[in-house]
Amino acid sequence: MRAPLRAAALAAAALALAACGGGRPHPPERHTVELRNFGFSPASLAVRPGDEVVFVNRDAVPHTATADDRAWDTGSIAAGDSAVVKVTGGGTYKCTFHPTMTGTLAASGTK
Ligand SMILES: [Cu+2]
Repeated sequence: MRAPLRAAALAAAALALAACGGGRPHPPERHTVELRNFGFSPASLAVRPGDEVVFVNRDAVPHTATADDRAWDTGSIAAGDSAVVKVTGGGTYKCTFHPTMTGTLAASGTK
C-alpha cells in the first residue's frame, strides 16, 4: 500500500504547484510580523484574503495589533508571545496601547 500513498502525495504536490499558476486561486499563506522596538516589522505587508498573519511580540512589554476598522484584533500579546489573525481585507492597524505603532496590510486579489 506504499505506492498508492506516494502517488496521492505527488498528486497533492502537483495540485499545490498548479494553484500558484496564473489565474488560479492562490493557496493561503502565513506571514510573520514582528513587534519590536515599538514598531511593526515589516510595517507594510502584502497579503491576500484568506492569508494568516502571525504577530510575534519581540518587545518586553505587551502590544496589540488591532485593525483600525476593528475587523480583527489580536488582543494583548504578552512579551515573547504571538497571535494569529486571518486576513479578510487590507487596511491599516495599530497597537491600542501605543497608537504611534502603526502598520498596513495591503490586500490584493481575491481568494
Ligand atoms: Cu504596543
